[in-house]
Amino acid sequence: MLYPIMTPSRFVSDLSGSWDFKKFDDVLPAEEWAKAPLQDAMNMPVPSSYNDLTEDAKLRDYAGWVMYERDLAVPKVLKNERVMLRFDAVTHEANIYLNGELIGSHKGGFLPFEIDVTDKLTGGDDRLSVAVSNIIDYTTLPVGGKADMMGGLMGTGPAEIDDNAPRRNNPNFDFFNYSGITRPVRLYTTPKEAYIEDIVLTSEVNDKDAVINYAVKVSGSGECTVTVTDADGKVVAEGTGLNGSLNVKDVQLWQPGEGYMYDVNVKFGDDEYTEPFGIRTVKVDGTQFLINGRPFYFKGYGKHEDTFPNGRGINLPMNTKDISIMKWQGANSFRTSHYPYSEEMMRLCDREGIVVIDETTAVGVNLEFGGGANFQGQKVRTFDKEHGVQTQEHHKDVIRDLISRDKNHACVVMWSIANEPDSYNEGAYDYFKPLYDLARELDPQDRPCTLISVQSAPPDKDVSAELSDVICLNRYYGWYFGAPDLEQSEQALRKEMDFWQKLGKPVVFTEYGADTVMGLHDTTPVMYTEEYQVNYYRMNNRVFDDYECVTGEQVWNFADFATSQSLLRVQGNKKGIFTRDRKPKLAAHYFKERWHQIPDFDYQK
Ligand code: BDP
Repeated sequence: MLYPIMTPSRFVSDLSGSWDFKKFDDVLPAEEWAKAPLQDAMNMPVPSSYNDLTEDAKLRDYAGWVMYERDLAVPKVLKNERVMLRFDAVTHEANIYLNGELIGSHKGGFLPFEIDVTDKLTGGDDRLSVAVSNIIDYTTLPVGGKADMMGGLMGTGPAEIDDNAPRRNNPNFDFFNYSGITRPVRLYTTPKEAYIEDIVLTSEVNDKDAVINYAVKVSGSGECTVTVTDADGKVVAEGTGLNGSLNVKDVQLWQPGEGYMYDVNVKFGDDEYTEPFGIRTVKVDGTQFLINGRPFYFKGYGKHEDTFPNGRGINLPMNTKDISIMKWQGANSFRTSHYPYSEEMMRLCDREGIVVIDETTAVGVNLEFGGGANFQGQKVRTFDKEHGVQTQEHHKDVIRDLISRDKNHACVVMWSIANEPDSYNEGAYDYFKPLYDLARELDPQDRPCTLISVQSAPPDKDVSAELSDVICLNRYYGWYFGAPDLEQSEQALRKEMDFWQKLGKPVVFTEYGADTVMGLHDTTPVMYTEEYQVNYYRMNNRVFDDYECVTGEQVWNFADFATSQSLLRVQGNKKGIFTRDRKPKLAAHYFKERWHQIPDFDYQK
């Protein structure tokens, strides 16, 4: 799917702004609400999450459907164009109405969808209504539990479920269930009869030169020409036809830290589109992760799209700030934990040379958290056909949509199929094998695939050992496991690493961290102090440096972030290396020193 841009043949109109907004509170079904303009609506900025924008806790914690509405008039000059209505992300499910008529729907809160409205717009004021549900359950990704995940973690056992209580969401994951129209809504046009639908790009590098292979998907017929220009705007290759291979002499490769981008301009009939494209190779070889043929070492973070008061609403200035902080610190990468990030962030990472592990929305596919889920007193297995999660088909859709959106990005070097799923119990292999197969079949660039393994997965039972190209570990030795005894924790971590070292695949630590409240200090390290966080990281990093198979460290988390309330969360998750407003804790300086000493390539331990 192409990102909407203006070109000589395409016009883009951003529908951001103040929309009308109302909670349903289950009073009427969406179709009824859409029939007439909203009454007594409040103003709601789009894009943003609605949760933190008022002082009403009922809106913050709301579980159910809401309605957004605005009028829409398209100028006469666009009369002869094909007009598309594009939503970049609506969390988690959307029904779209135009003048009360249902024109489209979409499930999945972090990926774009679009509707052809060419023949639906009247030319006058049209009423656009967007019904949005944030309900999470065993059929959605992320997964909603039947009871409180953290309640279970604290050892109090899952809360009683009262069928008559007002609906509430129980995230089976550890981030706030921010909701709403969180990314831009746009109208864009293309010529009506013949237009470009998609562009698929791959590359091969042969010493100093490269080949760009392209495939243009179109509707209608016409001539197709493709022109590649370098960053100075100089034409370096040209071709004709819908498919082809173009030679680029003296190629300048896309590198970590140096996001060199070519522009691939496609003209088809009267339509025109330009896709930025970085040329680089990615390959796994033994325990090495090769970028452009050289062993790369991941230094960076798991992140969140989480700021105040936007929630998960797009925050372009913060994206720029975050990348700047990463470079200040000597980091070179992050994972889009636990959902695909905005297209603007992906384009920024391309330009800035930030390496990205691109994750699906599959978090919480694990009914073992907090002692496990129960059904009438019976323990429920995650993949139990009747009572377990019912997400596999939707999971496939998410993989399709993610790869369709992000396939051309140079910054994306690996797909993460899921975060901390139940990858070790009965049914795990049958659930995950088809998902890996699908991702491998769909990715034109054949990137490595992985899943992010949870610490409770016994290494010898974890299907990721067989299915993943790279072993990605979330490990909390010295926090959830073994704290505050860092010596014992170190021994336990070394014992586990001896197992993975033998497997012969690269290992990346995709999470390790300790909650730390900014400003808490002590002369001898005590949990939650800034000193403990530094000691925790020193211990873990000492172990990583002793194992040749460890090809990366991504700390949890870049910044403090909002979560559901629970006894383990002090106004959110405090594992940030930075506070939520991006002020450094002691550990930020520790990593700055460490990472500036670790090169991006050929890290000799
Ligand atoms: C891991 C999860 C992550 C949590 C983290 C934590 O992948 O989403 O925020 O633990 O507990 O299990 O801080």
